[in-house]
Amino acid sequence: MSPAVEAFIGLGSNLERPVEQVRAALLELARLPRSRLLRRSPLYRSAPQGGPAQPDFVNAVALLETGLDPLPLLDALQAIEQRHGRVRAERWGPRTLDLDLLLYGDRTIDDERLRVPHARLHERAFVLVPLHDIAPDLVLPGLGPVDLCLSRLGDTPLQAIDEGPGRAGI
Ligand code: ROI
Repeated sequence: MSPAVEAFIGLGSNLERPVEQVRAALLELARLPRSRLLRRSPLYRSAPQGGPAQPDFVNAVALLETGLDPLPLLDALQAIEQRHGRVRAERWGPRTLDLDLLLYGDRTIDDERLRVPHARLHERAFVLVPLHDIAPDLVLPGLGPVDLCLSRLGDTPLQAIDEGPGRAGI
């Protein structure tokens, strides 16, 4: 069994009650085998960044302590997406739930199924803002400190839509 690693997961939804989709997905992350949800960011609403015209997104980032290896973790994330009715139609198109494995400890992974750190992590306010909320001192492998990446983005028009974790930590 692999020792536990801290993995950051990006959550996003812009279809079928996105706030509920993201909240339910946080509960499902907390229940993954050999894993513990250590922290989660507030939920944020923002206009789509890139891609075709589509509804606004709700995003968050979660920190999971996990004994799952990267590919089994990816499988588990994709199984959650499937349960949320994710249909992989248009690239960058709207979705009920998107779960991205952003970081896996300090590892860099370049597999045909999985690239870690996530390829566009450092360009995306909807990822960097919530990531910075829960890990302000984080250094992104190959990319540098998260606060520096965030300051390079300039304008980050995200609207916080909740206060962060409640009593149950979710
Ligand atoms: N834009 C925002 N704001 N949030 C997302 O989760 C998101 N996901 C995407 C694209 C369409 C690139 N833009 C996004 O896949």
